[in-house]
Amino acid sequence: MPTSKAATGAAKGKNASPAQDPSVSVGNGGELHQQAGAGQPDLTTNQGVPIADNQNSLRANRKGPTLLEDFILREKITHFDHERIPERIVHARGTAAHGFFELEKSLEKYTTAKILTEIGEQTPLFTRISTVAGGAGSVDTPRDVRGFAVKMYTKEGNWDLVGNNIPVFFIQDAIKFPDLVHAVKMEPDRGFPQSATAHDTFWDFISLTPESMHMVMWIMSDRTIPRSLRMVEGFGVHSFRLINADGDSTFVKFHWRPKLGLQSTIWDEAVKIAGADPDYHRRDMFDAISAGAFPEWELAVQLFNEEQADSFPFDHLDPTKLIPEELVPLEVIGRMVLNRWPDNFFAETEQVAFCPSHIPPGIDFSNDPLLQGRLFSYLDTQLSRLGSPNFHQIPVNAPKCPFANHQRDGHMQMQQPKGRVAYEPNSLANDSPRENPATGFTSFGADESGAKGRVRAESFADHYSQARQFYLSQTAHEQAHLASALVFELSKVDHLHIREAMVGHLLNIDEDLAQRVANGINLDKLPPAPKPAAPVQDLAVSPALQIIGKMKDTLEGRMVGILIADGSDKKSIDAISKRVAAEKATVKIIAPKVGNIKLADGSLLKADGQLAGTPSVMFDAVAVILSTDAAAMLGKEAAAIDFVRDAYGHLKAIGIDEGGQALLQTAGIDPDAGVIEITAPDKFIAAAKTRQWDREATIRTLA
Ligand code: HDE
Repeated sequence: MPTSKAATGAAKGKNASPAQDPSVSVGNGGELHQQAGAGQPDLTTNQGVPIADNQNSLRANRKGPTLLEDFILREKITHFDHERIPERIVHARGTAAHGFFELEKSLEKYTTAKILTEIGEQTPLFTRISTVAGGAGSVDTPRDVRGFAVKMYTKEGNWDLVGNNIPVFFIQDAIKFPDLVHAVKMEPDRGFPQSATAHDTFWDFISLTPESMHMVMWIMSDRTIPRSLRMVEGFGVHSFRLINADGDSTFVKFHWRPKLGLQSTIWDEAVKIAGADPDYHRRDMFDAISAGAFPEWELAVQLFNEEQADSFPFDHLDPTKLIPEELVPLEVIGRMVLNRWPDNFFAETEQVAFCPSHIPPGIDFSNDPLLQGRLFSYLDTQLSRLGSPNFHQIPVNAPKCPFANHQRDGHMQMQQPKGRVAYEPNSLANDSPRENPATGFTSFGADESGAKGRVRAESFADHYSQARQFYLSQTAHEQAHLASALVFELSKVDHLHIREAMVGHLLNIDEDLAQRVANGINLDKLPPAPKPAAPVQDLAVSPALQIIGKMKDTLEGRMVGILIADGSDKKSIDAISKRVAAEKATVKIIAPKVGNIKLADGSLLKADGQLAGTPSVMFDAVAVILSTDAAAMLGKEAAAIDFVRDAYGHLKAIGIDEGGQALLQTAGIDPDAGVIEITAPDKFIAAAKTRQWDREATIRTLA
């Protein structure tokens, strides 16, 4: 294998000019050759043959045809041609990092799984957070569910908790999944829209699938436009079982809760980020980990037994239902820290193979019919994506505990087992692996009875109660965003009957919501509501379902942009930068040009970003510190006007000095409580920690 050192060697010479670097020579055609010198390995083929010339193919003569004989060219190009593997049909775009899980509270009473019983133990893990609908090259900020998949390399085998940032799902049975995905993906005749639910086929399917209504409330909420992957929750979604040493089973739901709290973008902001930085979330995660600000989540569980489950006003095996925290409180048992970016995106983030069927002893599945289907699907997917039953040998997928069995051969087998015995039981190899009834995986002995059939439990029939509970649990701002998201999406649907059908469903959720959406899409009268299969219940509201309620009063992990220009006041910039840094947030200096900016006192300050390429959507709050001359100059600059208008429109705190005030005036912005004199940094920091929710009604018509 060519070593990556070859690349390092090449990089060494990169900064030296060819004229100065003795290892660089110029060929006949003026091309540059970098030759291996001391400490630099030879560039070789995959067979280890040293390569003399990596710039020219083998040709019959100087101007002649290229020869088939050129095995170096053919090997290089052939490998290149096969660089891609099929992208994931869903969750193709993802960002991942290594880290660990540390247990803080033992669940020994409930499970034998070591990862959940050994306090203080750090289990290595690999977490991949993804969008669902778009391709691998799509943008990071569409309105979409985020996948939240964690592979924990436990001492007893890998545990893959493959969840989402939303605790419920669209459908109740796995057999409907291909239809759901076909409906949401690009429409097959036209090949668009990429990465969007706002189109006819998605809403057509949804309007004919009442069980999706609870999930619809979640996806139309701001949960699907997160500010950062570091600020999303993760949910195992399905009920799982924990099995203790006596073989008793307890049901469990898993929750990952971000240390930085929940934070979302404003829809208009998410749309603009998509253009300004398509890699916004990936870069954010990379930057945080590179800076040592490691993203962290708590792992919390909801534990309940069969009897409690029977008393719930819903069926916990139905994946379109959640268990409100108010009904079964969350117990925090440990934390996950992501502290290492992958060495190689393809080898790790792309090749990681999650399977919900990967669980260690002490954890078991429930009968959730969606989970049951997933137990089959993911292994099958890995076989087609990674092309071999040996995908578990790829380093990111391999368990970190010993593993051994009698499975052999297959495509890309990397192991070289010794000996003549590849079967069990055997009497010929005493040291060959054997089953272990004491510590081996044992399924819970659930009683199963009843008639076989393509059936669904009556207890799955209530499709509206929790949707209603979700909507009514939101703050007024969140309700307005949700209704407006529905208006936006349905306005992109061409077929009137689909729009009407959706408003019909909304009537079963909340009449006011239905009316708001009907007004927003200009329906003359409300369509009829479909008859619910089960009566809609008025469940107690659950404030834990809000985002605003779960935002933390912190600036930690956020970013403040300071717009400056030649002549800006150094003291003001320094003062605000220091305060922001003290809050564990980052400052970026934005100016009309990158490089050094000459401040009023003659000192130089390096700008991190150029104004036109670094709009205010990149920041959680902004400050504008300008001389009056610069303010007048920037008043004629569209990028500067957009910078402050968008910051205002996205409900951000804006810190200003006199020049900043002048720019805001030119932009036609009426200062409100979120526009703060930079001489009051504490006030600015307090405002920067949240959004100026009350401003929204003054600048945007929401449904
Ligand atoms: Fe997945 N899902 N899914 N899914 N899913 C995949 O597996 C599937 C479902 C989830 O970062 C695929 O390796 C079926 C629920 C995540 O690599 C595929 C059903 C939840 C990821 C697949 C579901 C998820 C996937 C595509 C219905 C939340 C990305 C590539 C029965 C609890 C993992 C792959 C990563 C990926 C099938 C429903 C989460 C095709 C059949 C519910 C986070 O196998």
